[in-house]
Amino acid sequence: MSAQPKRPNVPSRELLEKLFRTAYKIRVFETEGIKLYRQGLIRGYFHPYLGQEGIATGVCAALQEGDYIASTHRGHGHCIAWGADVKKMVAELLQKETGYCRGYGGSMHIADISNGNLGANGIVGAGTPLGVGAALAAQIKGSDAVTVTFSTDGASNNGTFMESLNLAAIWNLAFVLVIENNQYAVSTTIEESTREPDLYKRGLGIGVESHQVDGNDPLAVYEMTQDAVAKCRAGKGPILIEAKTFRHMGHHVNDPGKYMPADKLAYYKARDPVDRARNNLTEMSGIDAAQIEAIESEIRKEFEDAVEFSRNSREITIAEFEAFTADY
Ligand SMILES: Cc1ncc(C[n+]2csc(CCOP(=O)(O)OP(=O)(O)O)c2C)c(N)n1
Ligand SMILES: [Mg+2]
Repeated sequence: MSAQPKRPNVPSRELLEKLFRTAYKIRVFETEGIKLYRQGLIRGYFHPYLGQEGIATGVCAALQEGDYIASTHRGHGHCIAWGADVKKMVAELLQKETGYCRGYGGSMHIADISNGNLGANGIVGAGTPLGVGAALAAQIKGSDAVTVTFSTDGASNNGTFMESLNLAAIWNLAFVLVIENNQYAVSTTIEESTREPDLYKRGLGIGVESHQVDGNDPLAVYEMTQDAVAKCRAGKGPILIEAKTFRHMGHHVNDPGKYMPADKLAYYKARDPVDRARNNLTEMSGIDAAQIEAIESEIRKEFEDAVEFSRNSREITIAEFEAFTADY
């Protein structure tokens, strides 16, 4: 592992505010989304991104229009950080025809392909070959687009993980593979699934520049991704980034997560990525408490408006859903 890139300058107020806004928006979306789930308004699974907000926030802030992302089953945060419309996201979760996939996809399938979001994915590890495909297409077209696949510790033991990364390497693709190592695949610990829990080392064996970063530090994630993206645009991809983190609760909303050691949970909660983004903004830009409160209430209002919009949208019928899925 090479050392984390040095902080070149004091980050701008604009960047710090962007990081905080994104991290906080994800926090609100997940916290309030769980309440909607508890009210029985959301069907199927809901995998909260609580505790992992620093990763999507930092990574997406380093990308630009024309780039691509591919996501996971825990994908709300990636979508929000990419700039998704919260109204269309909530509507999708509530099976409404105004949602991103007209209500047919739900939490694990939100996609916005024309805007470069190749989608969440219910199949663990499936985003990696998709991302490599997008990066190959960009290379063939001569575009300078970079593709980021958000992957997971669980996916790192899928066959497609090494196959995809190796192809990206031999073709020098502009591809960044971000492993969100939250140290669990459902209730299986990282130590139970591999002898080498530092997952960035997987890339080193096949000649891929690979790094590890504190996934709970949005600014560090941003800086590392910015460096990786610049190298990719200069033809020096792919790059692997392992972002270490921990979820704040069980695997999905109905998993109490009793297997998660209390001391480890407390350790990570004390390093909460949203608090860190907020502290960075106050400490480095001098913004005051009233301005922070104004940002927070604006974001909470955006979510409330999205719920209102979704409640007023039409829910797709079971007959429509059956007709849609009959083709598959
Ligand atoms: C190919 C495949 N195998 C198994 C599953 C069932 N499954 C859903 S989530 C999950 C584990 C997820 O752990 P990880 O990949 O680390 O992601 P995290 O939930 O920690 O974000 C499994 C095994 C699946 N969806 N896809
Ligand atoms: Mg995991």
